[in-house]
Formats: sequence, structure tokens, C-alpha cells
Amino acid sequence: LTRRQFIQIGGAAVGGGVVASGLASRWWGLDRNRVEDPGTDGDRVVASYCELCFWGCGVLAHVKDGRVTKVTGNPDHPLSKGRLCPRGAGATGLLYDPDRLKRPLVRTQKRGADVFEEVSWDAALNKVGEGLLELKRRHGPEALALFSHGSGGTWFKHFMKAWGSPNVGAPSYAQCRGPREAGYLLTYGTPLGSPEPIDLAHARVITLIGSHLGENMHNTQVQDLADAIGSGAQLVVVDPRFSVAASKARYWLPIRPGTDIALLLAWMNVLVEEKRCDAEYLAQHANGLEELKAHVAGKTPEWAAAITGVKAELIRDSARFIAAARPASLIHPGRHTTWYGDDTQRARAMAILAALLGSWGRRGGYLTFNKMGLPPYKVGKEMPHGGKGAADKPRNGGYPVAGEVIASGLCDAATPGHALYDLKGWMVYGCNLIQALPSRKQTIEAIQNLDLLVSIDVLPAEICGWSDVVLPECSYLEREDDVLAPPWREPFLALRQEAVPPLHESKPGWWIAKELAGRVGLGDYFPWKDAREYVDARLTLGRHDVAEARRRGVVLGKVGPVCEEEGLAIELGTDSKKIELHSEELKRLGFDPIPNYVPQEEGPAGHFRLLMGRAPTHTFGRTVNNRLLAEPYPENEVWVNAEAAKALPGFPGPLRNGERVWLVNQDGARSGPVRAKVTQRIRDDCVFLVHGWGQGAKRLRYAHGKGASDAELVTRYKVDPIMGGTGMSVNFVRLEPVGRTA
Ligand code: MGD
Ligand code: SF4
Repeated sequence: LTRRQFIQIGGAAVGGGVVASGLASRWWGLDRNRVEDPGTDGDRVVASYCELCFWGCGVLAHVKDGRVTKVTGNPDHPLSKGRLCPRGAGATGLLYDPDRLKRPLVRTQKRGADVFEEVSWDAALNKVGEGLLELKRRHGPEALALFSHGSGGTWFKHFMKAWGSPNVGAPSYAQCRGPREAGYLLTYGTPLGSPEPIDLAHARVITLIGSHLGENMHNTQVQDLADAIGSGAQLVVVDPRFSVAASKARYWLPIRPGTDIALLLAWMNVLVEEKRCDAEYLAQHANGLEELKAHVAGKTPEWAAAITGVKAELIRDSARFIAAARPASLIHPGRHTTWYGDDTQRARAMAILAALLGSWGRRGGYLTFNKMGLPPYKVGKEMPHGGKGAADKPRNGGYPVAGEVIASGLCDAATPGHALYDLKGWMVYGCNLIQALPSRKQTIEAIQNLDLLVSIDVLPAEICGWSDVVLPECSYLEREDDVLAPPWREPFLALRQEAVPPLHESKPGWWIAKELAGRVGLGDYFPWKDAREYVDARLTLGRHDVAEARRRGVVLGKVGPVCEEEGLAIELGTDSKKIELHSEELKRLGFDPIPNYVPQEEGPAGHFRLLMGRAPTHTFGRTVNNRLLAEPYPENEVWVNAEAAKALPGFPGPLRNGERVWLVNQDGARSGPVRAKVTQRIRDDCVFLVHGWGQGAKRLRYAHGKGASDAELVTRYKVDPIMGGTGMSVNFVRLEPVGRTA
């Protein structure tokens, strides 16, 4: 199977138009051995890094007559390797979106009425500055929180340090990858971070447990996955839905949602009972093998079959298949892991399974990536707050293994009556909290109690409609930002550079933060003239060739060994310096030291469990208004099992493919109308929606009202007691007919 076939199938499965559309020529190299010629058809090419999601691929923006004509992958950049995913290729759809925020806005009616007047930058910044100073005077600096998602947020994080508040969070932790970070931290002594240090390219068997790579597009991972498949790697996919990856898999396990821990324990049972673990590796590196053996003793495939709905034979065969490829048998850790409230334990189970396979620290498994250091800009003034967040002042509601500030905790802390209540102001950079936090009702209640809500955004997202002041940032193609230097196999520094000047009256984040700082007496903490001078100073201090870095957009570091096979000894970050199969820390904290399966609550009769995921051409709500990306996937659909669709309560006859339905949850919350995708590719106890649609923001003229919002249907959530993640797959919906026209 070639990359092209894999991607074609992926595209066809989720929106056949993609492959046929104009996007296809910009989407990946069409031959996997050849990088498309990035030669410009314009006046010049500007190297930068992408912000259509948070992966950070290197791009080349081609500019002609002052307009960006196309965006291609930077061949020199280790994350893009000359290719972009469809979202990255569609960046001009954001740059030239007619609905962009054009001028600063100040609210003129009650919050949520979405009525604003356009004002000058001076007026808007003065208003925010006065509001901030009043907040500080009345409640102290820590009454301000920042929600920040995206690399431009670094300027506002810097502002928060100067201001003196540790309350900086993002939904990407407690509403996304947090449980995984906690699970791996407890097991190996280190969280995974982003990009995940996994070796998809060299794995011989890749096990995806509810990770729908191919629809979930992290460019480098999908490239590596396609390459691995092309060179004979096999997939095992555990998903209630026949995902694109499942359609390529040797084994697909259509699991009952919420029962993965039972399956993982049964897989461990087979490995242990049949002596298929890496005994030598475990003897050298792990603690608690005997306790683990005793724990999984009765947890046979037959036991798990009754729970998971997956045949015992399939569980046994797939366990043997996974074990046969060890250590190059990769259990993908997943990323969006806040499902059922027991998610740290599920992540622990995955981490333990990886240890039994001996894949931590080994080729084809988990690697140790390196980061390129870069000296900081010399501010010359000590920061009032180190900004260590959760570790500094617990904004984590007492969840003992929370490694970052809990965004939902910041919401709690703005809700009167809550034990942590002391927040009075929010700055929101690039997060649509209305869709991103669980329980919209609580988010709005918190907002209504704030003294000040400021949002900084490119588009008029729903959160802007609730803000007091809206500050329009320019898109990433119109601005400079800080250097990006994540840990990676080939360490690198990447530059964000302005391809074209800001459109309308939008401004870059660095400018907004600096101007605000000046208005609240913190100008000394922003001594740089502009972001370019800031970045060049850091590069110069790091002894890099600034002109060359700007030309290539990337500085490559020295590649060192990343796994045992390359000579890197396996070192664990736990206190015991061993892999904690049995976690003493969890035991001390009063939690199960080895994961246990605990049944999830079932939904009411006639309801389906609501599951969510991604589509290849969209990054949740950030791209739904992008006309280019809407071409292949204009709105989401609700996946409904074909058998179940034949006799839905309240429907006069079978639900037809393409028919519009309302989704109504167990508490009466309603979303839609949304088209039904009637398919055999999903179990009959759940339905599936791609996240991001059902936008209530009227100023998003294209996306407004299209599809259904899963967030609107998440009225309940189950908190992970270990790290505070909000499990959101605990809601159930029934379908209601709308009409008979497709
Ligand atoms: P989810 O979105 O939760 O996580 O991507 P993933 O880490 O893959 O995964 C959804 C899959 O899990 C679906 O296939 C669903 O059917 C399955 N599933 C649901 N419940 C269960 C269950 O109980 N058990 C099992 N085994 N499977 C289950 C998210 C990731 O994607 C993230 S966090 C981000 S921020 C990125 N966002 C993003 C995007 O917005 N767009 C695109 N195109 N790609 C993206 N990549 C990243
Ligand atoms: Fe951009 Fe796609 Fe890379 Fe994300 S994965 S940074 S959207 S090219």
C-alpha cells in the first residue's frame, strides 16, 4: 500500500471530494518518493511554520503581487518534510476569510447579546488596560487568568508572568491529552508531550486504541504511518467505529465504548500467561511484575469478551500478533484521551502493555527526543511570577497528578460558590471556550460573573460574542512569533515570519501584548522593538546565522541517538528509576496501583453513546469557516449504525442516509439539524460526530448553523480523580426526525 493509496482511501472515506479537488495537488507529494517542487510561481517565498493546528509543520508561503498564492511544505523542516496536510495547504482560506475580525470591538449591550461597536486600537487597548488595573486594584493580580492555545500565546504568557499571575491554562490538557500525560508520567516518570516521541516509521505492528490517525491528521505521524504501512507494518485498531485506519488493519476490534481497560488487561493476561513478554527487559527495567501477573491472572480473553463485545478468539489472536513484533510493536498512546473519567488508568494500562512489549526506549516503540536550546531574550528585570502554573499555585482542584493548570478549574474558579472561587478576569487567546470546555451552561455562568473578558482571535468565534473587548489578531501568515523548538528526533528551531502585512486593522499578538503591557505599567518587561528583533537577538545569542535561519525558516541541530539500538541507554524518570507496572505513588494516593476495569453507566433506553473525533480537512472549530477546507467537507454528519437506523423510536420508517435529524441528549440539550450517515461502520450502541460544527457565532457567516455541535450535547462530564481531566464520552443522544428531504 502506498502513501497515495492510503491517503486516497482516507480522503474517500471522509469526503470523496478531497482527492478530486484542487487541494489534492497541494496535499502531500503524489509520489511518496518525490517531494513536490516547492518552486514559487510568485515574487518570493517566505518560510514559516503552520498554525492551522498545533503540530507546527514548516511551510513555504508563495507570494505574488502582495498576496499569498499558495502554501506548501518546507522540505527542510523535519515535521513537514516537504508536505502539508490538507488543513495546512488551506491556510489562505483563513488569511482571506471575508468574515475575519477586522477592527477592535467593544461590547455595547449585555454579555452574550453579541452586539458591539467598532473602535480604534487606542480606545480598545485603553479600555482593557483600565479594566486590568481596576481588577488588580480590587482583587489582586491572581484574579486574572489566561486561556491560551497556539504559539502566538507565548506573548500573553509572558504578559501574565510580568503581571504576576500563574493562572494560565488551555483546554488541550484537562480536556484532551492530560490523562495520557499523567498515565505515562506515573509509569515511566515522564509525560509524553507534543509531538509524541513515538517511532511509527520503524514499528512493525502499530496498535491504535481509539486513535484515528488518517482522520486525525498530525502530518508527520500520518506520513510515518503511511511509510510504515508501505514497508509492511501492520495495524491493530480498537475502535467502536470502522475508522479509516481500521479499514487498513490486520485486526479491527469493534469494542463496546468505555471498556478498553478490560481489553488491555486481557491482552496483558495473554502476554503473561503465554510468556510472550520481554522477560529480560522487564527484569532489568521494571518494578511490580509479580503484582501485575497476579492482577491479570483471571482476566482472560473470555472474561473480557463478555465486557467488551469483542470475541475472545479475536482478543487472543491480536494479543499474540502484537507480541510477535516486539519490541517494534508500538502501542500508540492516543492524544485526545478525556473520554470516561477513568482515563489516566486507561493510559496507564496502555503504558504497561508497552512495557511488557519492551518497547519503551527501543526502535519502533517510544524514543527519547532532544530539544535545541535557545538563550532567552535578556529582559533585565526579574519577573514577578515564574509562571509555573499548577505546580506553583494549585489551580488543579486538588487532583494530585495534574501536571498543568486545569482549564475547567479556571472556569470553576470564576464560578461563585465554588471552593476555588477567586477569578474575576479572563484573557482568552485562540480558544473558543464555548465549544472547548465541558458544560456550556457552567462556562456561561462563569463568564457572567467576570469583571472583564477580553478575547484575542482571528475570527469572530463564539467566545468573542461573550467578550467585553475583542482584539483582532492577524493570521499566522501576517505575523512574526517566537521560535518553535519542540523535542524531536532531529532537533530544530523553526521561525515564524510575516509573508504579507496584516490585513484590515488586525495586529500581531506580540504587538497587542506589548501595547497592553505599556498601558498597565509593565512596558519594561517588553523591551524589544518588535518580534523580529526579539527573535534575531535570541538567534544571535545562540550563535546562529540569522540570515540563513530566516532564508530556510529552520535551523537544524545535531542528531543524537534516540533509542537503545542507537546506543542510548534506557533511563527512567520515576523515583525508583524503574518502570512502575505497579504504581507505589497511586497506592499512596489511594488509587488502584494497577488499573482495574470499572463498568461505565449505560444510557437511557433508545439513546446512543455520543462519540466524537476529527476529519482530515478540519481542526475543530478553527477551520469550519474556511471556504477552501469546506470544499471537501462542508459540514459534519452523525454516523448511525445501519441496523439501528431501520427502527428508530419516533421515526415513521427507516432513517435514510443523508436525512437530517436532531440530536437530543439525556438532559434535553439539542443540536442540529445534522445529516445522518447511515453506515455499517459503527456499532449499534453509539453514534459519532466530528467535533467543531454547530457554530452559534452568527458572524461566521459560512459555518453558522451548519451541522451539529457535540459540545452542546456534553452537559455531563466525569472528572478523572487522578489529574482532573473531564471525560466527555458519558453523554447519550436520541435521534429525532426533521423532515424527509435530504
Ligand atoms: P479522539 O478524537 O478522541 O482522539 O485525535 P485522537 O487522539 O485520535 O479519537 C476519536 C476516535 O476514538 C474515533 O475513531 C472514535 O470512534 C474512537 N473512540 C471513541 N470512544 C472510544 C472508546 O471507548 N474506545 C475506543 N477504543 N475508541 C473510541 C485527536 C487529536 O487529533 C487531537 S487531541 C488534536 S488536538 C488534533 N486535532 C485534529 C483536528 O482537529 N483535525 C484533524 N484533522 N486532525 C487532528 N489531529 C489531532
Ligand atoms: Fe498545519 Fe497540518 Fe501540520 Fe497541523 S498537521 S501544522 S494543520 S500542516
